[in-house]
Amino acid sequence: MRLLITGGAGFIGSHFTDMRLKRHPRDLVVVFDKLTYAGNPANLSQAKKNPNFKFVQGDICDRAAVDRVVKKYRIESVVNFAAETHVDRSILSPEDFAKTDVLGTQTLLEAVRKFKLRKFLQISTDEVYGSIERGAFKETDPLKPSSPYSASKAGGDLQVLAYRHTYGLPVLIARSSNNFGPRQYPEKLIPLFATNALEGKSLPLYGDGLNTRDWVYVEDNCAGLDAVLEKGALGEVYNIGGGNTRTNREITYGILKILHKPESLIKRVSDRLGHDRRYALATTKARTLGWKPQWTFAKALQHTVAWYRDNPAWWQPLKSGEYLQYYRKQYKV
Ligand code: NAD
Ligand code: TDX
Repeated sequence: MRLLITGGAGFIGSHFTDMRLKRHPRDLVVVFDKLTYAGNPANLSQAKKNPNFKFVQGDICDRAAVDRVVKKYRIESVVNFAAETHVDRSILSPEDFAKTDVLGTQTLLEAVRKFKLRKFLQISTDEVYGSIERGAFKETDPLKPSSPYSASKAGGDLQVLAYRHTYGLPVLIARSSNNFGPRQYPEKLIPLFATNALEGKSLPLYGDGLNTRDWVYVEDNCAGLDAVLEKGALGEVYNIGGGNTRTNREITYGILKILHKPESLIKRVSDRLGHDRRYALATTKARTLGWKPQWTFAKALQHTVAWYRDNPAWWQPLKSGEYLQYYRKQYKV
């Protein structure tokens, strides 16, 4: 397959790129990425060694640039990871989210239509379903997003489904739960708290710390996405989750314990606006594709925190960015 991976210089996209090159050694993989603050060429240092890998810098909202890359590399299928992804940033400045996550997705769908591509896999999120008090969301549940981020992702999903219904495009959607692992930008809970603890800085826990997420290790998520791309039924949605529901407090204590750091580093701060209380996904449908998570949560958290401990050269430069300065001021940390 000649595959275009958009947003492949980010966290999950770069792991997916590595996995595809390893599992499908004859395939061509082209990463197309705008290199926003979240895109990092260092994430592709392994992939760059492979002759079947190409990198093109570009914006998924730029129709001419998308057409050029599809034509130049005779692309057959697209996996779309490209998005603005951080909920706190979407609360601060929602516009880029609507642009990239809705219009960017629609621009890619136009390319799928124009060049009659074989498959389009949209990478979506459990956040499109909104918050759930008990139980777990199924693919057939209605969308009820609550942040500018999740509303934009839901808008992307609806474009994908509309292009299926109207033009019969060969699309798939995967909705993943909270990922964690190496190379995640240090604005998200686990890398932010692990690196703050390593620096002896406080860990800003929002509200009562009892918000709950369903965590999946990034390699397990990528294996699920690969199963959806290879074996999923066109037009269908698949949930990919780890089944590890944990409160933010549990995650925080877990990180401190691994790093032998004191609980006095935890700092309770004001809550995120509109903070979703709990996410959880039912993954029965994805399991019919022969996929299931391989990592235990404890082992994956240990491995992840150790990676941040051992790779300060990767994350230290990222922690001096403009947003992180703003964030520190906002939460006084
Ligand atoms: P990330 O923020 O680490 O990476 C996003 C990548 O997209 C970056 O490389 C960035 O440069 C690129 N990008 C942004 N705007 C672009 C544009 N206009 N054109 C081209 N490239 C652009 O994100 P991530 O955490 O790896 O998430 C990847 C995808 O998975 C996103 O679609 C996200 O919504 C989804 N997702 C993430 C999680 C999670 O826990 N991280 C969970 C579920 C779903
Ligand atoms: O400093 C913090 N303190 C804190 O208590 C941060 C950054 C987060 N939190 C809380 C908020 C959430 O309840 O931790 C939880 C996880 O927060 P994030 O890491 O920001 O993730 P979340 O908002 O759940 O969204 C993530 O999962 C779904 C990704 O960022 C999305 O891209 C993905 O779609």
